[in-house]
Amino acid sequence: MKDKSLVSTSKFLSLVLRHQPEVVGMQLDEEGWLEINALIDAANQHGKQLSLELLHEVVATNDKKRFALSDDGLRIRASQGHSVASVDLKLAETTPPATLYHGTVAAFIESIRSTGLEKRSRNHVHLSTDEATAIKVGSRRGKPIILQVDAAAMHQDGHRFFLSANGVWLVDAVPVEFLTFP
Ligand code: HQG
Repeated sequence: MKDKSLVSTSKFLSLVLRHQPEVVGMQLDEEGWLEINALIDAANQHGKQLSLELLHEVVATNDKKRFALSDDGLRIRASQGHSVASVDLKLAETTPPATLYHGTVAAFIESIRSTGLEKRSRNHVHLSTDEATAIKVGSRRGKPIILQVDAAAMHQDGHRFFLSANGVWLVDAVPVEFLTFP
């Protein structure tokens, strides 16, 4: 019962903090933050039960550490995964490991072969540091196919890499020449 409300609250927070803050009548600030007290009030006014305790429990126990609190503990944001175009997480550019991975499915391969990896509806292409994580990401859509990304060569070529607070590598795009298909 408790796990169910943690999962449903995590899904609610993902929706509001990544994609559609307007469902509770709110707007993310330019770095993606919302005031926690205002969010709790707005959620409750829109029929979603939320308390400070529940929000803190979701932040602390979330399997992917999807949400982060500001240093003063007054604000919350999603660490990655946004589609709200105005959000700039202001992450520092970082040198990536030599190889990164992207989990996808067969239906997308032909298109990826022609255009490389594109960010689609989100603000970035998401890459994983290890194959096991990429397998999990791809499995959300079916039988996973893992693409290897030559991050060292991309970085060398001037592409910018950012590491989210929860360990996901974010890039603008991956041109096809940096991809290895299985
Ligand atoms: C595909 C989850 C056709 C791409 C995960 C992917 C991740 C193309 C889909 C995070 C393409 C976009 C993000 C092209 C890319 N042609 N298809 N040129 N380029 N694609 O959900 O990486 O659980 O936006 O392969 O763990 O699947 O939500 O990206 O299948 O970190 O926290 O287009 O979401 O995190 O899908 O997943 P998504 P993703 P959470």
